[in-house]
Amino acid sequence: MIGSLFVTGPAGTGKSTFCGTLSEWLQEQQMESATVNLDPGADFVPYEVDVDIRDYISLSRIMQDYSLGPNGAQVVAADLMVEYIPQLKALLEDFQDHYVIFDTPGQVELFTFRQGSTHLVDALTDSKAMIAYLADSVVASSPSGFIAQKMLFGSIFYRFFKPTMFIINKSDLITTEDISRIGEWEHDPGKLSDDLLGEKQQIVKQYYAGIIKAFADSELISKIIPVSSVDRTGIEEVYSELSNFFTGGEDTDTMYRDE
Ligand SMILES: Nc1nc2c(ncn2[C@@H]2O[C@H](COP(=O)(O)OP(=O)(O)O)[C@@H](O)[C@H]2O)c(=O)[nH]1
Ligand SMILES: [Mg+2]
Repeated sequence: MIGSLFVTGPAGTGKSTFCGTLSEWLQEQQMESATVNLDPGADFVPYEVDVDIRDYISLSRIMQDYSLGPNGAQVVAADLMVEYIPQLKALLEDFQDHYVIFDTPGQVELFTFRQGSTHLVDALTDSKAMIAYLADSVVASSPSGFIAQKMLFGSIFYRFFKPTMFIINKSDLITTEDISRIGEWEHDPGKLSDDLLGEKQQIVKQYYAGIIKAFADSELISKIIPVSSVDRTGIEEVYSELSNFFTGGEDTDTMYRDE
């Protein structure tokens, strides 16, 4: 593979749809792309899957074998994925000149916070991986919602320690003013504090101020990429991040580059 993108984010933020849109867009631009579904619990996947974990792991089978309900079975399924790395890797051999897009389980914790996931990312891609964190645009439009999304973005970045795109997904659901305000919050902690004050009472301000300062102090500042699968906003920008990182375009942000 040229490189890979692991698409993460809370349930319902549009991960699977985005995987399909990005893959389709790449193919329209005459580039090779492949999709991998790593969600063993997916009933329906809205794109043509090239490699599918469901060929190896069945949620209903796990429920039966381990006498578990659906939630427990999801956790076991997530942990079982590492057992199939050799098989998945063999299938991925067919996609040498491709960008490979990995769709991850609906619930973010099943991928991000299970023991084997960092190993899985490196083993499947020979460490040629970027992460996309998809935040919900409507939630991210309020200062406190933005902070919550940013904390999750941070925990995903620190967990995988790979270049991580901060995507505000479903950007078609918010206004251009909302989008530029989110961009300002990311780069201007003072503006985020001020706007938060308008939303939250004084009593919680100190608590949030500490978090906002921690973002600034840790230099966990990222480019915000608004994306929509409805109108295809941002898809080209996502591609340019991928191509810059994997093929060494001039604008590569080397901050997190793992050399
Ligand atoms: N308005 C809007 N809806 C979207 C977008 N992307 C996905 N959705 C919808 O959001 C819902 C959840 O999408 P899905 O891709 O299954 O989310 P996942 O759980 O993160 O994989 C579906 O109803 C999608 O049609 C988008 O860019 N804009
Ligand atoms: Mg999904």
